[in-house]
Amino acid sequence: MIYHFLYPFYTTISAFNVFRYITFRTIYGGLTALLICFLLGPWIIRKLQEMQVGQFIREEGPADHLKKAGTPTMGGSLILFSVTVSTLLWTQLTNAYVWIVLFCTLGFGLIGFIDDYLKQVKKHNLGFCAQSKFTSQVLVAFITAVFVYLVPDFSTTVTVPFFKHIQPDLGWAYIPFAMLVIVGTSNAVNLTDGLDGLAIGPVIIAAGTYMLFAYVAGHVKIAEYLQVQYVAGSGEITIFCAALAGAGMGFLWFNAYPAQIFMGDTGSLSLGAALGTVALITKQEFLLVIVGGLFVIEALSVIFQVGFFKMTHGRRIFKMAPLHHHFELKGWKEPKVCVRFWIIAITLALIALSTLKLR
Ligand code: 57M
Repeated sequence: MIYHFLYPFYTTISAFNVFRYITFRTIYGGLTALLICFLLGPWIIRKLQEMQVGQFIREEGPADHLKKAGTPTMGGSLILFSVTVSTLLWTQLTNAYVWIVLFCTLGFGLIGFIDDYLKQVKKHNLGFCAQSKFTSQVLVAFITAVFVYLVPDFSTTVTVPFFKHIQPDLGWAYIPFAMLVIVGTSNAVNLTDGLDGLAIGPVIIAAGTYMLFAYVAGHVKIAEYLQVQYVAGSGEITIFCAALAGAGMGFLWFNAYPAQIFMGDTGSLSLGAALGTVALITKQEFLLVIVGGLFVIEALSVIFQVGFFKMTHGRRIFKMAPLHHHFELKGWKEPKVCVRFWIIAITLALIALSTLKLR
C-alpha cells in the first residue's frame, strides 16, 4: 500500500524513491510485523485469559505439561494479524502471488481457528472433527494450487536440489503435487508445535531462508547468474517472508519457555501452509524437505511410531512421538530440546542455501 501511495511522489521528494526497492520494503516489512506483535502481544494474552481460552492438556502427555493447563492458546491470531497488516502495507498490491499466499495462509488459519475455538472455547475436546478439518485443508490447498497454476507464465516444472538439469514438468499434475506440499507442510508444523518455542523457531528460520530464495527468484540477473528459475513477480514474496519471520520473532518473545501463549492450530496450520505456498511460488518445492527438515523429521517420527506400534501390536520405537517428546522423556528439559532442535533447523537452512552454489 505504501508503495502505491508514496513511491509516485519520488519526483518531488527524491527520498521516496527508496520505496521501489524490495530490499528496503523487506526490512521494514519484517520490522513492522515484529513491532505489531510486540505492541499487541500483552493485550491479546490478557484478552485470551479473560475469555478463558486456555489450553486443555491431555493426561497421556508428558507429566511436565500438566502445569501448562490454562495457558492462553490461539496466539496464531496475533501472528496472522501482524503478517497480514505488514504484507498489505509493504508489498505491491497488484501482485497475484501476494494475494495467493495470503489467501492460503488465512484460509488455513481459519481452519485452525475453528478447531481451536471448538476445543478451547466450546470445550469440544475433539474440536473440528478430523475428517472435516482435513477436507477443509484439501479444499483451501486445491484453490491455492489452481490459482498458482493459472498465474500467467508460471512454470509447472519442479526443481530438484543439487541437480540443476533435472526439472521435470508435471503439467496439470502440478496441482495435486502443490496440494500435497501445502497440506503436508501444514500438518508437519502442527505436529512439531508441542514445546514452548519449538515450532516458531524453525518457522522463523525457514521464512528467513525462503526470503533469500524469493529475492533471488524474483531478480532476473541474480537468478540467471545462480542458474535458478526466474519467477517474474516472486520478489514481492520476499516481503511476505520477512513479515512471517518478523511476526514469528515477535510471537517467540511471548512463546519462549515458560510460554505465556501458544499459537494453537490457528498458528501452526497457517504457518505451515504459508511455507508450503512460498516454496511453490519460488520454485523451490523439494528444497522444503531440507529447509523444513525438522518438521519432516517430527512427522516421520509419528509415522514410524504409529506404523511400528500397529505392526508389532503395541511396541514403540520412541518413548513417545513426535520426537521432541521422546527426548523430554529421556530427561532433557524443554528449553534444551527446543534450542537443540533450533540448531538442527539452522544447520539444515545453511545446507539449503548451499544448494544455490552446489548444483
Ligand atoms: C498438535 N499439539 C500439542 C497448542 C499448540 C497422531 C499424534 C501424533 C497426534 C499428536 C497431536 O495431538 N498433535 C496435535 C500438537 C499441544 O499443543 C497445542 O496444539 C497446538 C498446535 N497444534 O499451539 O495449542 C500441546 O503441546 C504443548 N505445547 C507447549 N508449548 C507450545 O508452545 O508446551 C504446545 C505449544 C499443548 C502443550 O502441552 O497442550 C500436543 O502435543 O498435543 N499427538 C501427540 O503429539 C501426542 N503423542 C502421542 O500420542 N504419541 C503416541 C502415538 C499417537 C504416536 C505415541 O508416541 O505412542 C503427544 N501430545 C499430547 N499428549 N498432547 C503426547 C500425548
